[in-house]
Amino acid sequence: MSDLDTLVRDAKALFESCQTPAELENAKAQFLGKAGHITVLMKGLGALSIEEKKAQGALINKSKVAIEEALNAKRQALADAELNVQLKAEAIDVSLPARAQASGGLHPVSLTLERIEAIFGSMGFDVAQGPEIETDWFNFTALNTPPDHPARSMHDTFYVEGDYVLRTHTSPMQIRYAVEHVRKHKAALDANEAIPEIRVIAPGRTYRVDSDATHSPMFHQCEGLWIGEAVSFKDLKVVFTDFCYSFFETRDLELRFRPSFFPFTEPSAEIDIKFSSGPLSGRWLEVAGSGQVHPKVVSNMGLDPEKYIGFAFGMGPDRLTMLRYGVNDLRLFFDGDLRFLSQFK
Ligand code: 2NL
Repeated sequence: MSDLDTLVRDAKALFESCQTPAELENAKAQFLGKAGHITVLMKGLGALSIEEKKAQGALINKSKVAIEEALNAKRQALADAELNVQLKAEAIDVSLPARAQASGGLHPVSLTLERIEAIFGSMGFDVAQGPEIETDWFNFTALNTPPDHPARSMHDTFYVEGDYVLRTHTSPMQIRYAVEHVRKHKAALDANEAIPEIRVIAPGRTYRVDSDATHSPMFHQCEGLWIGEAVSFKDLKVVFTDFCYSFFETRDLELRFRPSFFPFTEPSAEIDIKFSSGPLSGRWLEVAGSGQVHPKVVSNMGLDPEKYIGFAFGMGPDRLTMLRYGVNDLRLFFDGDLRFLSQFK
C-alpha cells in the first residue's frame, strides 16, 4: 500500500472516530489545513521535474478528493445524528388528550342583576348606575330621613371622611337621575308643558354595618322608580307582579302588599310572595319594600308634588338569588370559592 493510500485510510479512520462537529473540524486540519499532510505534500511538488510533478500531483489530488469526500460524508452523518436527537426531544404525542380550556362565567348575583335589568328594561325602565360613596344629602336628607333617624348612626352606616357615606341603598342614584331628568326638561316644566315620565331602576352595591349568615356589610340592592302625572299603586302592583312572574319563571305564586313604613314613601308596603308549588311553596317570603313616593321626596327631585306622583320599590338581588337557586348562606356569594361559584356557569 502506498503512503498516500495509508494517509487516506488514516484520515477516514480518524474522521470516523469523531463524535462532534468540532472534533471533526480539528481532525480535518491535520490533513487539509495549512500545515496538514496533503498541503505539505503539495508544497513538496515544487522540487520535482515537470513529468514527476504531473504524475505525483495527480495522485496527491486524488487522495485529497477522497479525504474531502470522507470529511463531507462524516459532516453529513454528524448533522443528521444531531437533527435526530433534536426531533426526538421535541416530538409531540398527538394521541395525548387536549388540555382543558377553562371558561369563566358570571357570578350568580350578576346573573340575577342581568335578569332584573332585562325584565324591567322590557317594561320601559332605564338603568341608572352611579357613585357608591354618597353625600349625606343624596343618601339621607333628600329621601326625607330625619336627622335623628337610627339609620344615620355610625352603628348602621359606614362613614367616609367629611360629609360622605358608603351608600346604604341605591335610592340616592334615583334622586340623581330624577334631578337630571328635571334639568333636561326644565324649559317644558317652566312652560307648564308635559314632560316624559321618570321610569328607572338603580342596581348596584350598597353598604351597611351588618354581618351574619343573612347579612353582609356589602350587599346588592335594586330600586325602581316610576313618576308621572297619574302613576298609582295599581301600576306598582301590575309592574311588580309581572316582574315576579318573569323572574321566577312561574305564575304559580301570589303577591301580598303588607302595610309598612319607610321615611321616603307614604303609604308604604312590604311585598311578600308565596309559591303554590316547588320547594318554597306555602310560606310567605318577603321580597321587597315599596310605596308611593313621599311628597317631600318628589319636591326634592325638583318636581311639584301636587302634580307629580309615583311609586318606588327596593329589593335585594342577593336574597332573590338565594330564593331562585336555593342557596341558604349569603356568605357563599362573597367567599370566592370556585367550587360554589362554578356551579352557576
Ligand atoms: C327595602 C325598602 C324601599 C324605596 C325603597 C325609594 C326611592 C326613591 C323614593 C322613594 Cl328615589 N322610595 N325607594 C321605597 C320603598 C322601599 O326599599 O326594604 N329594600 C330592600
